[in-house]
Amino acid sequence: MYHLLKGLHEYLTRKEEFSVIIIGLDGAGKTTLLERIKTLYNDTPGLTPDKIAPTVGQNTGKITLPSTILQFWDLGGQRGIRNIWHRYYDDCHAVAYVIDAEDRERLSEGWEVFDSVLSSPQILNIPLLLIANKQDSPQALSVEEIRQDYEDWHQRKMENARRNVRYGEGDSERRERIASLDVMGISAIEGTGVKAAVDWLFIRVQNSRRDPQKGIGR
Ligand SMILES: Nc1nc2c(ncn2[C@@H]2O[C@H](COP(=O)(O)OP(=O)(O)O)[C@@H](O)[C@H]2O)c(=O)[nH]1
Ligand SMILES: [Mg+2]
Repeated sequence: MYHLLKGLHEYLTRKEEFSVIIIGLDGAGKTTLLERIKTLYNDTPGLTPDKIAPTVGQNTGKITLPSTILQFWDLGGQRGIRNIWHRYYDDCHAVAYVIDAEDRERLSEGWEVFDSVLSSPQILNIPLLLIANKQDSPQALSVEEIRQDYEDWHQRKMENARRNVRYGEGDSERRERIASLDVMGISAIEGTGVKAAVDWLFIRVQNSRRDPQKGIGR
């Protein structure tokens, strides 16, 4: 009887675990975001922004929500390290792509990389959130401006491709994805918008079709 009740208790209180990868160019604020999430949700606070060094490899963090554990993987964004992101695509349940809304000079580089993420077949059916970070800065582009900038960038890219007669493949899926793309503005430094972004990820992974038992490192 004890074992039966213990088993039942474990079943009722078990938590599903989901993996979320945080990617984007170096300097976008991924690690600052991860540490902010830890501070907001865990008893032991994450690192404060002055303690964060450029990421080599990866940082991880776990938070516990009702009936759910979210495991975050902050993958480094330098050019060389970006080549390994795809290894995580098969086993993650959601992707958060962080863009530095303040750094206009690197926006198109950010879109180039974002576009290659969007065209990865493995992540076609998993939730993807575009995060416009650094909203605390007066120079930052707003969520609407960020969305527009990406659409303009994509439009230019398609026009160029058309000229080279190389367009077509996978384009309609990508276009659909862009049309329904969710963009949220946050300030990882100040913490504004971070809970709303975590809520978005929390809700989407529950509805995602990927098995929670499957996950990075499992
Ligand atoms: N103003 C502002 N700066 C930020 C914000 N988030 C990160 N930063 C700064 O951007 C730089 C890069 O942050 P980091 O988290 O290391 O970026 P990562 O390379 O994507 O992990 C650091 O100087 C951070 O303090 C933010 O929300 N607002
Ligand atoms: Mg980092």
